[in-house]
Amino acid sequence: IFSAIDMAPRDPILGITEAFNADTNPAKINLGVGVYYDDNGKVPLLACVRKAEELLMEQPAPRTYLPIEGLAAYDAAVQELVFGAGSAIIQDKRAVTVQAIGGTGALKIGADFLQRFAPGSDVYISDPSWENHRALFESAGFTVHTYRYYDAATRGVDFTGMLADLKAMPKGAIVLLHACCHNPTGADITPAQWDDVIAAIGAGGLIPFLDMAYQGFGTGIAEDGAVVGKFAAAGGPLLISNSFSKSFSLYGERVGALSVVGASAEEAARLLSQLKRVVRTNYSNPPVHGGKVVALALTTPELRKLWEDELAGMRVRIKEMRNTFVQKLKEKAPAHDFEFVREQVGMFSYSGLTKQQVERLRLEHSIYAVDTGRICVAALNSKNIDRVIDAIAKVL
Ligand code: PLP
Ligand code: TYF
Repeated sequence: IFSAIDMAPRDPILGITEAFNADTNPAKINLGVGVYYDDNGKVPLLACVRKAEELLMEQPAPRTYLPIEGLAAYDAAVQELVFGAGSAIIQDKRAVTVQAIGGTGALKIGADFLQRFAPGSDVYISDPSWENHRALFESAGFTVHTYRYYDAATRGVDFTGMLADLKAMPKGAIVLLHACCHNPTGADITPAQWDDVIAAIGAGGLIPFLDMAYQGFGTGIAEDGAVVGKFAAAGGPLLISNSFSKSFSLYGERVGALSVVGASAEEAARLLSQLKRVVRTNYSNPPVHGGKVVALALTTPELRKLWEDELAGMRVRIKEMRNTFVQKLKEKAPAHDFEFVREQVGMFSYSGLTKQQVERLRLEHSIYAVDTGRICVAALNSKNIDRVIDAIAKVL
């Protein structure tokens, strides 16, 4: 029965890490995967996480099952973070939140939920988008289309095209939007442009699904999350997936959440009952540890302050790396303009490097990037940047 099964394609990004791991060059550099590394090239264990774990260890608890929707304190803390403390949506109990297995798990629960209640809808993702968006919604049974987003000529967002595509979508279509720090391009739209997007979605009767995997990596926690409040205030259905993989450096603990906004508290209660059904038939209930750590860190003032400072530290270091990258390339490759890298936000940069140049970086310099030219700026540091710049200058 299994003999006719084909080999499945590799994940294009995680496949780079496999190739990187197999490279024996000690000077190899991985700019492929979206992971934040500190200036020593290490994935940080945040002090707020360590302290939260110490507090948890003081009173070791048995590992019972969590409720299907996850830890109540965690879900409440996520709502405050995502919608903003004191949000009317929270006070009116119009939002429901379920703890999820990372941002990916949140997207999958959302996709399965929508497949049940909006089965014939078309799904639209940005062109380009995180590779897994298409795969997740297709595997949930949807047909996935793209809307115009990145304009290689201006190295920014083709906002005219994006808005025109939004206006042309059929009523009831599901629109996946990156709330901040667009992956893979690093190009975000402005607050005023978000207003136009929200108006178009409302007028077209579309279902917005915000994916927020990088809250705090753009301008700040509240600033990056503000778009969620704007959508919520506009009314209408809304789904938000969020992840703490990057913002708490808790990748392997798989901590995320899905929030859904309904028209009333009564509707929200029905939504929650159906989300629980989706969770139950996928994995029954989420894991305990990561949710406890994040809930404690978000709700204990001392730990919260520590987290906000540590997240700001990551954000600032990435910005510094963008500036250094641009400055050094200006010296080494004066014929090429990389100013746009300063304007991009979040962990990624669409660098403009071609597939051939990326290949040469890999084969001749053991420097790994995504074929599309995406590099993870958060993988650059004061020790590896000169080697990266020299190599890029050579392949340009
Ligand atoms: N959405 C986007 C845009 C991402 O870049 C990621 C990255 O991993 C995710 C979702 C998934 O988050 P997680 O790693 O928590 O599953
Ligand atoms: O885009 C990235 O690099 C991150 C990490 O299947 C990632 O979002 C990449 C691919 C994948 C899961 C996570």
